[in-house]
Amino acid sequence: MSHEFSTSSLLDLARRFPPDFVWGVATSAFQIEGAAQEDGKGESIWDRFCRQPGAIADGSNGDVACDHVHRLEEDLDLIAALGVSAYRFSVSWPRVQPLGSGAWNPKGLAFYDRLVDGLIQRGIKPTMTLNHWDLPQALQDQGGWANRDTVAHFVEYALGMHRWLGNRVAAITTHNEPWVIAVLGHEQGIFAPGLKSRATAMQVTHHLLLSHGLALQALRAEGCRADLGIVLNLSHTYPATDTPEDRAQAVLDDGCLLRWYVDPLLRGSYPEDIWAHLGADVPQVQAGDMAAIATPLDFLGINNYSRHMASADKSFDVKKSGLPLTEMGWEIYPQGLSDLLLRLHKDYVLPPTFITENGGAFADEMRQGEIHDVDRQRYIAEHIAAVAAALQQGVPMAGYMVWSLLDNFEWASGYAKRFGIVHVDYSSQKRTPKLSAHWYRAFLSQWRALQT
Ligand code: IFM
Repeated sequence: MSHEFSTSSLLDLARRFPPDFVWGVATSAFQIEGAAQEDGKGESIWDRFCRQPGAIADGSNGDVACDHVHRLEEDLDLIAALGVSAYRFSVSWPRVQPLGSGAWNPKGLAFYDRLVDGLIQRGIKPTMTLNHWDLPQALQDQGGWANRDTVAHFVEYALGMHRWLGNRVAAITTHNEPWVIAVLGHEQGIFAPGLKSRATAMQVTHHLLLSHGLALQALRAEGCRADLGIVLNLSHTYPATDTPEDRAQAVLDDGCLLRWYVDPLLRGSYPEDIWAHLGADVPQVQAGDMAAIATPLDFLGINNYSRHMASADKSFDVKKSGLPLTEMGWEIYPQGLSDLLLRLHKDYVLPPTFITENGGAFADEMRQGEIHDVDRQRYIAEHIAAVAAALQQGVPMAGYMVWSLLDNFEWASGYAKRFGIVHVDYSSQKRTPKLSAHWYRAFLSQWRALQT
């Protein structure tokens, strides 16, 4: 495959980013690690959920995944070869603390030691997420995130990871995508732990946000020098038509998807209209909770994949909009990312903001040992340009990370949906960088050349 990309177009894009901009690539523990029952790891809610008949589209699980635990050095070399400055990974809580409280697992901790040291040796900043969904099952057995006790367990876990890794990590993210954990996991029941109650989901949201704020306070009190933040999945909401009904729906959807999370974190209160909308399903909030949730952030991470279309018409089908779709059925609309960032900048005082995930699932075809994923390459380039547009209009953008380094376990979709810029052959575990990986490396090398 020819990996020659137009230098002038790479340079045009690269020139739009400042020298301290952070470029990265992201993964999460459950989606890549495997080694699910090895070296003292405890069971997570996703290990359990995958065993539920029908829960995962292809009947798969995370037992082996990308076998990353056994292929750490090879994967670290792959990351380094891209030329990124940061790698975003998550810690499997039950690997390091099998029951979610009490005893720690030295072998599990040793794995993250090797991971972090391996990154530092290669000149890559480790950015660590504490909770990318794989809660220890033992905590779920006591009510999980719906139980306020889990908040204290999470703070202990955060402190334990900080003491273990010291100040070797550049950034610590408390939670990845609280909306997904709360709503998909506890209201819609399509993600672990598979519950179906809106009231539970809203209590879970509150406990996630509270544990985030309390963890930040505890980490800072311990002298943590890493930047501290949280990652939200956010999309810009557009009314499907200009009717008053669709416009009202857009305000409601935006409230449930974005303001319900961003307002408490950046303004210290839940939005009143959504609180009223939830009726009896509002969470129990104790004195001091909101101030803790609004503990100042060093950074905000945003995971963005598409726009959100709001329609009062229940039969509205976003897939018929005419826009190209990824394999997930998500519309490709890069302007949605710049619209989102500009709106956040207008309505809130943003801390330094990172795109912590962006990418697409496409039907990659291996031809003569190579994958020409032009759709993904274009998707990434256009979204990077959208970040540049926001940056130029004053949004405090600090970094961008591709989701994902590797094809991996895409939760309820199993292994059929591939997001990687590096292909994984699950029968041999062979890794093959796709065209998109070669493009990203070429782009980063042009950007770096500009800095010298
Ligand atoms: O794979 C997920 C990731 O774990 C969280 N954000 C969205 C990605 C794609 O669905």
